[in-house]
Amino acid sequence: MVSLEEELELSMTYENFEDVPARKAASRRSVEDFNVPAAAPGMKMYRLVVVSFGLLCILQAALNISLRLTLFSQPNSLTEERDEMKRIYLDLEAGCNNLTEERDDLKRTLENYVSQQNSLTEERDEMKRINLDLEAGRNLLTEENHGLKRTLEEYAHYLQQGWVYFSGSFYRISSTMKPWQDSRRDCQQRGADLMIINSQEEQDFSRQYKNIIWIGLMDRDTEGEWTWVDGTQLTTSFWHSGEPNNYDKRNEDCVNINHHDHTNSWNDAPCENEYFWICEKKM
Ligand code: 2F8
Ligand code: CA
Repeated sequence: MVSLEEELELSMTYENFEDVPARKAASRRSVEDFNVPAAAPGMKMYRLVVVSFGLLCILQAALNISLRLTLFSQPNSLTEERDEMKRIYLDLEAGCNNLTEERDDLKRTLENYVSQQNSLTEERDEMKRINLDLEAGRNLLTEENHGLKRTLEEYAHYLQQGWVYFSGSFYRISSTMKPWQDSRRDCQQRGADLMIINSQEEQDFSRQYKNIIWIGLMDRDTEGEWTWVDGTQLTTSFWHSGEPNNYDKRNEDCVNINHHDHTNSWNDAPCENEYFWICEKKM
């Protein structure tokens, strides 16, 4: 800042370098124009100094005010701004923390949902497997049920036709007499065949019928090779004593139950002879 003394000195110096005659003439013109009596040169200088000094004071004051406003008001504003920024920052930080907690809660909730969904998926798959097993079991039971129904209907049919059930087979004694081959044909027409005896129990069962009856055993194909009607070879036999004998050199190729009072009741006889016969239907 330029001080008053320096200003005066500058003015004086300026005065020294100015075109003094021209200024003087101008001064004279000014005074003459306004019709003001010309002042003494010392007085002019004094006025100039006073005016300059006043202007400088005003300038100084304005400058001081500006500086004060600038220097002292700005820090307050900055502090307020800083405080405001701090508050905003704290609010944002608190908001961020809340959002983080909410995010973590949502993560946990999502994980729970995923875990529950996995459990439910496993349960559903297990239920599907159980359902398939149950369905397969139901199908088996349905098939079994149908089979049993058919069997029951068959049993009812044979019982109504006068057949007797024993140990897994139905048996029927004829009411007429025929040769062995015709007897067999009759059984086959009834869905059965001549009786095959495989056990002592079946042998005992066969002896309850007191007539001579054909059974399904013969050696027509090869003499001495006794074969059942189902093609199996004879293993367990119940020949009566002395049988088989092709009695009196006859061709006795078919077998009947003749000696009912004996455990061993079988006899070989000519196939063309007519006897009663017994059919067997294996169930
Ligand atoms: O004595 C056994 C003998 O008895 C009868 O003949 C007399 C039998 N014949 C018929 O049944 C046709 C034989 O087969 C039997 O061996
Ligand atoms: Ca015989």
